[in-house]
Amino acid sequence: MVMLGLVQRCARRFVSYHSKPLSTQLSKMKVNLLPALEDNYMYLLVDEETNEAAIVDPVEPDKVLKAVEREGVKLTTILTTHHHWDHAGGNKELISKFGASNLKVYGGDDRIDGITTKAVEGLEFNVGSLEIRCLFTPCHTTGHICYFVKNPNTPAVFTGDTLFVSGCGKFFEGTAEQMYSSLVKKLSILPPATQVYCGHEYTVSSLKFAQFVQPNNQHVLEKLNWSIKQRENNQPTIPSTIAEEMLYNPFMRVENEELQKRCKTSTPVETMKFLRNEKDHFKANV
Ligand code: GBP
Ligand code: ZN
Repeated sequence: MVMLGLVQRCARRFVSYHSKPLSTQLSKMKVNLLPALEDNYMYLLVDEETNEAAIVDPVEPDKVLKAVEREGVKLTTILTTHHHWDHAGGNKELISKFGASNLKVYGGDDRIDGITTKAVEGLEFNVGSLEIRCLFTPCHTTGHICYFVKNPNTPAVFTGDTLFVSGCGKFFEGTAEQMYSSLVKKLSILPPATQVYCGHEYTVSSLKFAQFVQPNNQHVLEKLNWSIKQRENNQPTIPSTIAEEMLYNPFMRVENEELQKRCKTSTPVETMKFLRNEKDHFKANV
């Protein structure tokens, strides 16, 4: 009986086997941070599996072109976070340089030049093998979109002027309710390890405000000291992560009781409104 079992197993090994070996390349991405204007950032997002690339907010097309050549990638996509000139102002020139038929242009606002696909909440598409999901985050502007890259190893989100490191955008076209929904209901629930790539280098001044409203928060102090050093060496303070933002960003922490008490408010939306108004009048001395 035992002998028969052994024979059967050996026989099976010859006719068929378990599975072919397979190595799965998890999608790999690279983010090139490209400083622009005074304090803006553009980002060249590269899918290292296909060499396809997307550019986020290409306000300075010449710098984008140089980065594309240096990296040896194929630019196929423009991701526009919002219509302000310091984010969308380079679309026209970049499109004319690459040819309209060679670029897909995403944006959530009709005031953005060159849109080929209107970005709406939940819209998903690929840049090479990278899967991107659009998050509709109105308030700074009515058509603001954040772009979430679902990369399983290192997810990333491009937040434009909605979420900054330790801050958020001014409420030019929206309400505290909308910013609460964007920051807390949509962005804070992304995987904690998600890297945050925002539209401006405002980190030091944002952290000075964060320290003013959260004087006992050690995470603020640590991040501020680190950010000052980074800036002294002309190094960026980007990216942070969603998990980090939850520790020090007062606008992400409007549900925190101690912060609400400090603002003499009792709801997250009231706290958001109070903090934004206070920040609008805050002098950070930087
Ligand atoms: C600072 O914090 O260091 N330089 C200052 C703030 C985004 S850019 C300058 C400022 O107001 N920046 C805007 C903002 O939202 N800041 C957040 C904050 O201060 O907490 N922009 O360039 C701004 O969106 C713009 C362009 C605005 C076109 C309106 C039009 Br129309
Ligand atoms: Zn803006």
